[in-house]
Amino acid sequence: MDFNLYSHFWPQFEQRADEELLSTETGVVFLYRDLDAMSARFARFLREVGIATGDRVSVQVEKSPQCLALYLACLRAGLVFHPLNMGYKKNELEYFLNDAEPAAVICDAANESEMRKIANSAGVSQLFTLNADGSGSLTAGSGKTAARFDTVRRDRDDLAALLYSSGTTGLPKGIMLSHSNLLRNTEALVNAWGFSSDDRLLHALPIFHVHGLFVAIGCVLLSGASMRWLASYNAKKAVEFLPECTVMMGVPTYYTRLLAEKSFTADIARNVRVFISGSAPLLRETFFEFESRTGHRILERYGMTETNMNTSNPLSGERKPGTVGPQLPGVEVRITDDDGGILPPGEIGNIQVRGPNVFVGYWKLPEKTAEDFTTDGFFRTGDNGFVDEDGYVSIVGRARDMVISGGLNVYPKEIELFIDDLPGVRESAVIGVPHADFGEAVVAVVVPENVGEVSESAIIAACKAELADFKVPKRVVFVDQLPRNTMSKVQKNVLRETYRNLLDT
Ligand code: MCA
Repeated sequence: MDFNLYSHFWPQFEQRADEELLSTETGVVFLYRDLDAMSARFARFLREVGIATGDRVSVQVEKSPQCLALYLACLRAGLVFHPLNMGYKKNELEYFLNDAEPAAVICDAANESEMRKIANSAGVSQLFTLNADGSGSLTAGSGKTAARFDTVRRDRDDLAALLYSSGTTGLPKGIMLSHSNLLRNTEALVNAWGFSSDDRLLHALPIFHVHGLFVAIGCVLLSGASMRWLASYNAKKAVEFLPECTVMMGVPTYYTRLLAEKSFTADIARNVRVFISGSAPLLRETFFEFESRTGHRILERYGMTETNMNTSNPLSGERKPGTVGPQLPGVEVRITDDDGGILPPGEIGNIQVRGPNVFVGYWKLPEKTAEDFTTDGFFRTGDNGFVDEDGYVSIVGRARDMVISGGLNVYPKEIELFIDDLPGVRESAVIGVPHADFGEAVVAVVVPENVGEVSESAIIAACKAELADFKVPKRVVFVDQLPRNTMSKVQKNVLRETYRNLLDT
């Protein structure tokens, strides 16, 4: 069987050539035929300049229909798509390019000279530009090539994408996702959420993460649906475009910001059949406020970059607030104690997952891969939770102390290593603290070398210069010492409790 994800999207491209695939917020329409032609040109061009099957293509560009075409081109040519958050700064980019060893980098023309230096030092010779308006050397270079490309066959474990995620060490690890991982998960989601060609999705998520790229776009392309395409999330625009949409996907911040709009009413949501939330915990208050405003019970689901989607509240049937629903068909979720013993319903333990959705392994880290899988093939997610009598999963904690801010994962270790290196800092602990807009936001608790030697604004400024914005602490507080347990481990739960109201507005 050919597992190439694009080959499975292809029937829709063929049947719906003259139908709309997406409209931008300014009303520019792209047909299925347009994306097929653009992706064929990009695939042919990348091949012509010597990028070979299996090579990585690192992409740091603004969200645009052309960027979507580039992703599809990589699938078609068997190249490994490596998307990068636009917020990443020089050191972060150096790390990613050195680790991923791409054959080509694609960036916005505004960042070209900086990116070229980084690419050169990482030994990447091919660099092309792609701008938010679709212009750039990639588009210009591929303009004369034929708009036809024979999608290459892919086997089950052939890679489609490489996405990075950190962990306890603070060093991001490449997560290898295969064509089959993406295909099998998308099929499960299309069925679970009842996607069809009658659907129109409000697509406002970034497309450098699993949520906006694989979940949202995958469901649309596998079912022949269409999208209203926003370059970034804006609650006023969401209110403007929701009446024409049947599905919305977002992180909880999207829903809290919608509720803050007085003009968001049940009437605005009249054609929507389902609102889906993920990437961060949806507060019960948000769930109930949304229900009373619109009559809709937001459908919450659970996934992670390593596994795509694992569980989902049902489309028909009870959606239980505070839970992420039962395991998706084909996915096995179990709860274990620290010795690997399987726990009965109701007991809190480690969440483990097995299924065709689970990633192939960490890029160039076979030992780490082996460590994170059990002998019977379950992935240790690092999350803690329990399953109720009806099979609904609830997540109660994250073993790795990860912070989820506005749907973006922040790994404290990475920020702590950076802050600890700053002059005047003895040590630091980074925690997540409740935040009305982002759900949780980053706070750094710092022990200075000497009182008054370093200021909050200096630490924040240093972080801003080197780290992507979403990782920058919203506040820095100074203490004489960090609370530690008898094993001398920092008690982050104590810090979280102490500073839980720090960001109240
Ligand atoms: C922006 N800022 C943030 C965040 N985003 N700070 C913390 N957390 C964030 N997520 C900073 C900005 O740099 C700025 O800083 C200040 O906060 C205000 O920015 P604002 O303009 O209000 O932000 P925005 O442009 O409206 O963005 C917020 C957002 C966005 C819409 C929530 O972050 C977003 O689209 N998040 C979705 C992320 C996502 O797709 N997650 C899925 C991951 P300053 O004022 O200092 O300049 S996939 C995943 O997790 C798994 C697999 C899954 O299950 O889905």
